[in-house]
Amino acid sequence: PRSTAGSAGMRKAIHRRIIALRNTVWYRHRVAARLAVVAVAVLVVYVAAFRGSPEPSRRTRAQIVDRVQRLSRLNKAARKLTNSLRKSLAHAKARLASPPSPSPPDDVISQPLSQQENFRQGVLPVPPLPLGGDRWDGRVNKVGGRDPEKLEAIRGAFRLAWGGYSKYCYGEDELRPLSRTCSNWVHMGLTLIDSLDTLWIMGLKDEFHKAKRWVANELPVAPNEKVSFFESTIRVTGGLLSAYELSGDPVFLEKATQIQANLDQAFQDTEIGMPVSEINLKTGEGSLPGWTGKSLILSEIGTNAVEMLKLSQHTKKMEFANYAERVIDFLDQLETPVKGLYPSLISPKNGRPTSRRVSFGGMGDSWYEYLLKSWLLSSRQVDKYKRMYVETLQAIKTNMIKKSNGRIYLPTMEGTFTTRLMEHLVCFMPGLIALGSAEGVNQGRSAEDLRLAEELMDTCVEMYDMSESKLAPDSVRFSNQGMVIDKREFRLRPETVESLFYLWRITHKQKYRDAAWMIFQAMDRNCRVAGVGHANVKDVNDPSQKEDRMESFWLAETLKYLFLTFEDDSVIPLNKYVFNTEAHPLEKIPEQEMQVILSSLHGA
Ligand code: DMJ
Repeated sequence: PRSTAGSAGMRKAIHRRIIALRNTVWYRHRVAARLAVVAVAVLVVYVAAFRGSPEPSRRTRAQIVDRVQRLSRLNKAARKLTNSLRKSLAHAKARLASPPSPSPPDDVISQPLSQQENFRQGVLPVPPLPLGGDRWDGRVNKVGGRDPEKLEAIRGAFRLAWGGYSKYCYGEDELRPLSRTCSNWVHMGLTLIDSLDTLWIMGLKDEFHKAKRWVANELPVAPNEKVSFFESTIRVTGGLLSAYELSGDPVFLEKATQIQANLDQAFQDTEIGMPVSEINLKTGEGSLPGWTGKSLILSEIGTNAVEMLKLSQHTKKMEFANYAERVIDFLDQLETPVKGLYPSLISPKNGRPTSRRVSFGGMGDSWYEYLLKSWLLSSRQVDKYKRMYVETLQAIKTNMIKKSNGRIYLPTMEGTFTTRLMEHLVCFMPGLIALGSAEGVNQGRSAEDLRLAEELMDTCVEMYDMSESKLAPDSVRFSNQGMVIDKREFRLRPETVESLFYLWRITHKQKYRDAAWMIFQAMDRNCRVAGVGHANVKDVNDPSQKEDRMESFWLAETLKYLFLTFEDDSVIPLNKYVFNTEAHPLEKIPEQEMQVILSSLHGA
């Protein structure tokens, strides 16, 4: 029989053993080490209790009592240890699943903004809403008016790019401005279709009518090629629908309907009924991208409600709206760690998230955008869209907005941890939040939302101001030194000028027009390829290095939003139109027509 001193010695030995184990393997194999420690602890308890036990017949009463007491003490200690290890294990698992962000620099708020600067409790002074209240009727203060000089300069840049495209690549997808060659990836005259409504808005009617003839006679509606379901929907269907509404010519609607019907074959190819990434418009063969591990991408499956609702309104064919509703319902019922924030990647087989990344940039952005825009397009008829948008807005405020050197930003999240990266793509958010605030989507909180939008807008403008060329890098990182360049290239993207357009229309603060003008000049100065168009810049601090690419959104979005910023508010007024994610303006659906769609969807 062992003495009490022996038992204490043994407990110490167990303790020493555990510490030693922790120190040797802890940081290399955290999860395995914790499991091993639990197993060893349990084993030791039982060995201690039974090893070398004398025959019961030879035990004295005192020895038996002592043994039972020791056993119960050891059991208790083991239980305590197991519990604490179980907790650590759960914690370690969570950390392994989402890599920790680097330790926060001193000046960066690592708590959610709502805990630091509580918008809800009105700790911060909020500016009065210039438009007078929660329900915006689209009327605005007429303090701006049009600025003919700036409009002419922007139209000049558009004419240059359209001229180069027309001369070298008419009817093909994109112009490569440095080599003056063409590239095709959607195989449907992408730049031409994407530019139709800009031609109309800028008053280039001859060019518009020539392009219309190409659409009527030459646009292929079922090319034997794999094309992106998402890009074709937002650029081709969206562009054709907008051209239809602006000009009233039915040929655009006819082509949009045929193309989207072919694209919608993408819904047949996954077990869960969500659209695949790429679809051959002739054969209907679909595929998923290898780089996502064959997962579905949130923004790719979730950005079609605006175009689909429009098609159903105009054609009375409800299958379009049905597809959109299917996607929204699927994502609405998805279980996510934070309500309103959705995973970027989803399994096409079982519909479960395959990534814990949450982003308002690549892979996420336009899904969130369409929640608000579908609600507006439906003339506020679908509460679900509004509810989901407000959930997202609340989740951003509580979980995602960070502050660095006095500037707020909206980084990517990995699991429950936020990174310090923000993409240029995210810069559509100030405009979206401002639009929602002007429309009173978040009842009683319009003023705090507008303030959030304006602060984030400042950050996006600063992304341009920080570089030598005054062009924004494709992404930035927030560090001790403040904002620093992450991805150096400028890709003619629209998001910041898109937001400036909304902020200008909603607040009429001159600083938004000034920023838009500064950015336009930087774009035209640094990206211009004489006599041909504009090209991406490889390094915003050395704009002489260019990339041989001019994406269609340069003409569809960037130059259109810049132009409208200096136009009168009555040109594409925001009370009448909703812009799809490729800047194609589409009229809000009148209440009665929306009711027809809804009753068909819900079988009423
Ligand atoms: C555009 O094609 C669309 O705005 C899309 O939603 C994401 N961004 C690109 C341009 O940057």
